Amino acid sequence: KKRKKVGLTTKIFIGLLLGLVTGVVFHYAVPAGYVRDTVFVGGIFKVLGDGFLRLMQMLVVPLVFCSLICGSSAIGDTKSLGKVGIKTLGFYLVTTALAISIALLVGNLINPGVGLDISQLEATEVKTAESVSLADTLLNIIPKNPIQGLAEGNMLQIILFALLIGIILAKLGERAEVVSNFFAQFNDIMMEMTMIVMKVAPIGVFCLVAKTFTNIGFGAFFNLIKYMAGVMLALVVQCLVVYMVMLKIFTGANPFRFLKKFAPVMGFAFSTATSNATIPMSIDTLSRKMGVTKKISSFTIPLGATINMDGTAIMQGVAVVFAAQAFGIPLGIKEYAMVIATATLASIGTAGVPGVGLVTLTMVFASVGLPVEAIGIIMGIDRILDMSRTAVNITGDAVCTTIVAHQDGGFDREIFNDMTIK
Ligand code: DAS
Repeated sequence: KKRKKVGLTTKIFIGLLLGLVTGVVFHYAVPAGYVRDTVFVGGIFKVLGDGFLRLMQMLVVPLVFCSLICGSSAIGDTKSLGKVGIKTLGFYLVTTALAISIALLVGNLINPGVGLDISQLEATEVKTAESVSLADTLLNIIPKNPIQGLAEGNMLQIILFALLIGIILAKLGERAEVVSNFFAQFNDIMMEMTMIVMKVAPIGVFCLVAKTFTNIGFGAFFNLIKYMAGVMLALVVQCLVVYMVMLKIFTGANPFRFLKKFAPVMGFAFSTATSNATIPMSIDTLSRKMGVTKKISSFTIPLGATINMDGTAIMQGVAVVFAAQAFGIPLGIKEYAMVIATATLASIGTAGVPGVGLVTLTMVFASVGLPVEAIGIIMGIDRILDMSRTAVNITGDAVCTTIVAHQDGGFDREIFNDMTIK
């Protein structure tokens, strides 16, 4: 009998649990010393755990650069869908900014990082956000030398440069066909590389979690639970309140009917933690069961999977509050504005594959001077949140698509209200 292949998600859960148990046993039962601290924490766990973290960081620049060129050339391509394109973009950006604001609010209500003093965990220099004037911040988005921007991983410069390339590629059409194909193929390479890196996630997660809990024992546990609760709460508010109110206001459609018909797509996104893999199912369900025309969804759903990731932005908002509180770094209004801008831009550049939200989180942290070490703490439990936030990502895309289709006369209520269609 063919043994059922254990899925990556299950393996990551196992890595997480084993890492937790190992860390706690080491912390309470193994005396500090050469074996525990040099061989394991400073040796095996560090090399494999931080190695996995570096593999994820290795993906950021090429993945964001290519997926954004592809995403923006898709937008540039649609002069014919100009009105729809601009409206879709508008809804996507508004829902993402709303999502982050909810996340920052929930983060400051739950205070997940308070009382978790992880500065003693890693003797890391805590980079405080160097105070840059708003004018310089805006100017810094324009790269004097885009290659240097890419080399330094200056994400806002990379995003601007990629957006310009994509829109010009669309304008040039087949004159730049070779370059367009190059970036499309390189984007495929980067997505494939992300999937490959995610394959070693179980080992990476085991080591990161084991290292963390060896050092801090259960101390961190409750903070992580609060962090997860904060992210889940913000995701639920975004999905069941923000999206459903928007749907009701802009289309008058019954939100419960929408959720009932769209639930299987949300379940698929949850199990795969991949917006991209959900695109075909989302377009088919929207058209066959919900009466949303494919003329629009075939553009807005893939675009949304690339540039609209509200769930991801929510995780990033709560993670920023968690890390700032844990490292005792005060965040003012300017820093929060920076986080909203960077996370919104980051969600534009993040392709819908597993774990990329964590990958671009390093750039959101860098934008406000938060140490990337804090990501190691939350990485262990990120898969559970990745699945949940991916389900929210694709629901946001579908709600905005339904609204835009409705305004463009492409939303058939007969089909939407017919509950017999399976
Ligand atoms: N898993 C990503 C997606 O497919 C989201 C993320 O990693 O944050 O949408």
